[in-house]
Amino acid sequence: MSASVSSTALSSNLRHDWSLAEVKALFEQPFNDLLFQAQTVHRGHFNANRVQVSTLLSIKTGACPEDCKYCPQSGHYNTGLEKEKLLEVQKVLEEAARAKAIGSTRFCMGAAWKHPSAKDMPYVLEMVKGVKAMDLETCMTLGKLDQEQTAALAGAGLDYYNHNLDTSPEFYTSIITTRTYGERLQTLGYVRDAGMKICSGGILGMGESLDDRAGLLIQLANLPEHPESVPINMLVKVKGTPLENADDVDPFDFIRMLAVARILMPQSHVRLSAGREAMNEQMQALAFLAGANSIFYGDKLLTTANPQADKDMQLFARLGIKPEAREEYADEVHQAAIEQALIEQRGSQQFYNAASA
Ligand code: SAM
Ligand code: DTB
Ligand code: SF4
Repeated sequence: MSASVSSTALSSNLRHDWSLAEVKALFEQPFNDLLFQAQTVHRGHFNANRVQVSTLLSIKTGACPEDCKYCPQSGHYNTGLEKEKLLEVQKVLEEAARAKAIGSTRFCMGAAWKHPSAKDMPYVLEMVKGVKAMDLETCMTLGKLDQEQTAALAGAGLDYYNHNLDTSPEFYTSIITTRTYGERLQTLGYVRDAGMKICSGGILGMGESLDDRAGLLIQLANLPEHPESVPINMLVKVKGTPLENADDVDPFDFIRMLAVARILMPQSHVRLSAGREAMNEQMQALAFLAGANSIFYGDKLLTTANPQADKDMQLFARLGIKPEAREEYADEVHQAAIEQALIEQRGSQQFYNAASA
């Protein structure tokens, strides 16, 4: 695809019929050709120097009945994680205020459940309404939903529902046995039918093959509508989980995954998700070049560490990236955060001035 293809041509070109051979051919291109193609598609649909920032909060931690082999919160494994009951609504709203203050535009609340229970739903709905009233976008990830729960969440004003397919249908059964791929697709269908936006992606580094990586992206891209948000996680290896000693992902292969996601789903936000603590700045810069345009922002994911917010702002400043603003107010907050980060960076001995090197 050439750099001169117009954005109108690209938007009318959304595809939902990708084959394994086609997607593997994208992966197998020389790295520079793949990145050029992904960046070209990216520029046809987005401002290439804007990245959306979301903050995560675990609203109910640990003791999950599911057996996802990657997950520190599964009750099947002993990871030493301290279990918590559902947080109080007030506490969640305080955390949302903190996220807004550091410049986040979306607040994502996650619960270690197989599915929400009837007794928890009223609290969850209060959380959605409260966060929404703070002028933040709302996102939840609560496991499997039924149609009634989905309608209630949509009615409360939930913008996004996160439910990952995680990997290809073929590899999935080696990772999770307590929930089927079909159930995941059903939940995504309910979310779409209720008019909410879908956030769905997966994880690299679980021992999957190239076919599995391509297979996951095909599942997502061949949905009737592309998920608006596609989180690509690099496995965070947590001691006590069955995948604690999994082999590292080749950083370039991770970047390839982001690039192919960008090409297949040109209008979606592709999120450079979990695993950034183990990535250097150069790798993250390549991720943005490949078309990733969203991150989790704030020093914690759900239970594991994420880069400090000021470090991210410093990186953005060095790359000339600005956080995607939801509204003017958010822009001012971001600007203040960037300026503060720059002041701190100037005082830091670690600052590497490429221009004078
Ligand atoms: N329990 C709900 C569910 O699974 O649908 C919501 C929370 S769950 C922690 C959300 C997603 O986090 C999982 O689908 C998985 O993709 C990701 N995740 C969990 N543990 C991870 C890890 N150690 N490394 C990378 N991603 C992880
Ligand atoms: C997603 O794809 N990644 C996020 C979010 N959606 C819910 C979760 C990452 C969790 C990483 C491990 C942890 O912090 O517990
Ligand atoms: Fe439970 Fe979600 Fe972790 Fe699976 S990924 S064990 S469903 S919290």
